[in-house]
Amino acid sequence: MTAINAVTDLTTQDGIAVLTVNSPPVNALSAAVRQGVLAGIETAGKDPSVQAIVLTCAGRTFIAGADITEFGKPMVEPSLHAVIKGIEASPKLVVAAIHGTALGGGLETALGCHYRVAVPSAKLGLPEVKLGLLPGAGGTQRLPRVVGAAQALEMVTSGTPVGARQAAERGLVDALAPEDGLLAFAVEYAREAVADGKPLRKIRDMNVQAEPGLFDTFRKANARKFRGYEAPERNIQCIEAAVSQPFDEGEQTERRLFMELMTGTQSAAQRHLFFAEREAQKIPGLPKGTVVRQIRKVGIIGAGTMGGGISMNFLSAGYAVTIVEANEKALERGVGIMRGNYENTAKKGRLTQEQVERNMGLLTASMAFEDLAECDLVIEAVFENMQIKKEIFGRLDQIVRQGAILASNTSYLDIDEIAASTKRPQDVCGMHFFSPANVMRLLEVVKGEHTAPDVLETVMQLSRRIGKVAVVAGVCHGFIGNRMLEPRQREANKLILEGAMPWDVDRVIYDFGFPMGPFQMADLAGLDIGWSAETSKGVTLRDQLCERDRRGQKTRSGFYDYNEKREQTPSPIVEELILRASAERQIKRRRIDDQEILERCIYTMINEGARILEEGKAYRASDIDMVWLTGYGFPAYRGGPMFYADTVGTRHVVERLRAYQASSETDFAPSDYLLKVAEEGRGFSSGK
Ligand code: 3H9
Repeated sequence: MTAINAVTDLTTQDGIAVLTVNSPPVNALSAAVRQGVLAGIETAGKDPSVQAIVLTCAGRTFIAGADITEFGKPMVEPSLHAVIKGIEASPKLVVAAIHGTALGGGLETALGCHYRVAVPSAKLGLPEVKLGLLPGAGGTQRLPRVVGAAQALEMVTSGTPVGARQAAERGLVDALAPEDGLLAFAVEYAREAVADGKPLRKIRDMNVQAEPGLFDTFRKANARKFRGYEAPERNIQCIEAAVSQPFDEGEQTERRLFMELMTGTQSAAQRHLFFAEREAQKIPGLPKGTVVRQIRKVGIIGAGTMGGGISMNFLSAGYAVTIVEANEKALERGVGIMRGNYENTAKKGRLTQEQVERNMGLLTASMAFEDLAECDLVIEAVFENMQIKKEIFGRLDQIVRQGAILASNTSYLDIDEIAASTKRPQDVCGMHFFSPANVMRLLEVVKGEHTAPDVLETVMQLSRRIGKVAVVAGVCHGFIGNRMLEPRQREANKLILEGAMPWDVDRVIYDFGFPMGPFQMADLAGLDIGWSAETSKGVTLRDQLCERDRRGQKTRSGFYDYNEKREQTPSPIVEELILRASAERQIKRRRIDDQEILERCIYTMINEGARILEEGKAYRASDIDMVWLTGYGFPAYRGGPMFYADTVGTRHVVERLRAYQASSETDFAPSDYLLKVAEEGRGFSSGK
């Protein structure tokens, strides 16, 4: 074996050279990998004893893409283009042997090879769009030449990889290898290809056509999904170029559009989120050698919407779940809804009937707390009442085995107070799921004053296993997400009294990139959450709407009127109520422009985020961004509220808050931490 460099090896046996990339964790195409692969291909190419070359990777995966950490830094030769060109032009037949994930630049490298073999579990894709990019090393030009323009469009704009079997059906993979015999298979494949006189097939020389109207139809069909994002459109333009331009020209188009995206804010935001997601899992200062607790059996208290949704996460991931509910009817209904949800998913073809039965088979429904005794983790998901929660935790303390983790799904309440009702506060934490809990990716893991490090780490690892993005939050009212939602809600409500209408506020927030505005959200959730006719004082706008049975989408009226298709129109009744409310409060209504709406709603959130950092209730600014991305629909292309603050400038945020401070001293007072960051002329992401 010859080491080409620290991350690539070359061996030759009986005329077949095996070039192995070994650059953990994911064999990303760093400068060293690029240099090694090109040198290896050239060396083997010149070796007269070599008849063919197999390109393979050590470790858990084939090349998973360009090295994202190198983006934005000066390029070190050779470029990925040059590497792929070198492979494609090699005088020796090159076969890519793929396992794990061939993604982005990794798949582009494989597309430069003359043939591709893969194990059935491998996945192949061009996920650049998720980073606000497009495949910039010939991927948009080669992929459609193999799978056709329509499939290529789908793959580059969704970024979703395809499995090796599907890839084989589409011609992207030439042969499937046995799961545990990839290299031997690839070597044999290469040997036979040479013996059979197979050509050195260059994808660049293949033709591609598109059916008429393909691109326009595709754009129209996906307009809503792509709203606000720059990358999908540029990806489409590249596939168009593949169809309408010769290969080299198409590659130039790709290069130009790639650079445009790469240097733009959107891609920077999306790359930031890629790393933020991975960073969020890490607990700073976690004692070395922390051993996580074993979680096999999970208990859930409460079979309502939350309890049911939380249970489904665990059942789907293969955990045994015991769900306990005091009311028999509610228990039956809850279990029925869970089955119904699974059945619906099965109807859509996303689950087999066996999987439905397997999941439901893992569930035990009970009315006895005692049945939770042997659980390794118990999550309480009853309604928000401190007294009830304390009673429940007191009982759990008596019943559940020592060493189990006791968690509350509270969205606002003080975890420390809840923990104090047990004799084991070190085992207590918050696990705040977002509704619908089986769908939403976010999980706020609330660290109490006494929560043990191994408890926290166990819950973080477990979250990943059930497909959640977990973010650690400290104990404070509303934790990270809901705490920051509060100022936005406050400003939205003030704005409509001062002169805007709900639909003005919603339009601005929607145009910013959120899926909906605060009033649309309120209508969707139901205006009567936490409201009752008996206690209504008829003072707030919400009281007045609920009293008129305008309770949101479910009653087909709330802030908006809704038709049977749930399409909304502004309500004249609401308009009148708002005008009256302003008059009663002696507020002289004025014209409020979009900029003011945006700044007051978003900058006050940023300010609260800064306060959260100042108080140490979040480990890092990027954790806050993850919360808003995965829990509240903050547009990914803006990178989350704290990253967004950096892009508009923290100084600017301070200035604008100060400008509004004349109207309210407290609501807009910049926090000390925001002031500090702004004064130092930096952003949140580059600090803390
Ligand atoms: C591209 O290719 C552009 C080209 O078209 C054009 C060029 C001219 N770079 O996710 P994990 C790190 S764009 C650098 O936890 P998993 C990651 O940060 C790229 N680092 O593992 C983490 O580090 P840490 C297109 C990377 O098993 C560690 O590896 N490719 C990269 O759950 C483990 O990652 C993509 O977008 C990278 N490309 O999932 C693929 N990838 O341990 C992006 C990962 O310090 N990657 N790291 O936190 C993935 O989707 C997943 O990482 C993968 C493995 C599925 C591969």
